[in-house]
Amino acid sequence: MRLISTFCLMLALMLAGTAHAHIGEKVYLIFEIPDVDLGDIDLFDADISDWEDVVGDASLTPADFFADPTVGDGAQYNPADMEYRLWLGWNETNNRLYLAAERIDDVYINEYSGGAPASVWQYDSVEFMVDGDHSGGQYNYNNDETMTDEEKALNQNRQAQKWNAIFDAPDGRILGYPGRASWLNSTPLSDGGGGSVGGGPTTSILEIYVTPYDDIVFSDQEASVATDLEAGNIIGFQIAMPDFDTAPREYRGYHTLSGQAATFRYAERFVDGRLVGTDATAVEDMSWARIKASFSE
Ligand SMILES: [Ca+2]
Ligand SMILES: [Ca+2]
Ligand SMILES: [Ca+2]
Ligand SMILES: [Ca+2]
Repeated sequence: MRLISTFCLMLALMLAGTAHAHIGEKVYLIFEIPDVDLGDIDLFDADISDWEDVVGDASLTPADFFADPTVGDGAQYNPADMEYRLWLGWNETNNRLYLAAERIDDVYINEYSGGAPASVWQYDSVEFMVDGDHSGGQYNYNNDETMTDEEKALNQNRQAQKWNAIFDAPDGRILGYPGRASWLNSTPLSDGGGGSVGGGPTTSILEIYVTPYDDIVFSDQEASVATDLEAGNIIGFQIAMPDFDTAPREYRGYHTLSGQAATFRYAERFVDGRLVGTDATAVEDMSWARIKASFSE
């Protein structure tokens, strides 16, 4: 009996230790898309059926999200207003994180004219934040008045990144992070495609990948450190689904995975994602998540 309680205590401490960097009671599993399957996914066909075939059921649905009542109209989940499914994946060989989205929206607001993909947050779009080494901490607007503009630019999204992605862009570049590393804002480190069909409602598709960085020196790619994505690693991430139905910047709703405010600034407010390798059995990982969930409740 005593042995069992010691074991439970150790397990609790261990789990508390791995979870402390982020708020949240759940570990989301992110499954690897093996090299052989990546070839079956076309990111540029505005069609989500390849994700259904290769990855399976959606990784995330509105049931996983918190509809923030304090943003704009604070619209709660209503499939007639905004319905969505999201798929996540990663690949060890190319060190990328993948995200795909299918979204049905009664009014599609997109006045993006191209050239500044990090500015698409003000239109119907997807926000994907990643803290590759799960460090937490402030990653944006971490400036003070004594800093030069150069130092401020260096700080923006340096140890975690917030990506903005839009479903349609006139110049074909649908995603960007709001930092000055142009090499990160381009292929082969980030790219993807999208598209939308219909009006009232509009069905929109997004298929993107990003490369997470633990340390970005925007002026020096060689000195920058990409996250080494490995099976078993815990990353921090956050996804937000903003909905605009009247005009740009006029939020109808804002659904977020972590439910925390100001995740554009604080990475410790992200959720935890565990990278599951192709050789790990899903059953083992599911039990691990359940054990952890039972300790947090
Ligand atoms: Ca596709
Ligand atoms: Ca809507
Ligand atoms: Ca970090
Ligand atoms: Ca909308």
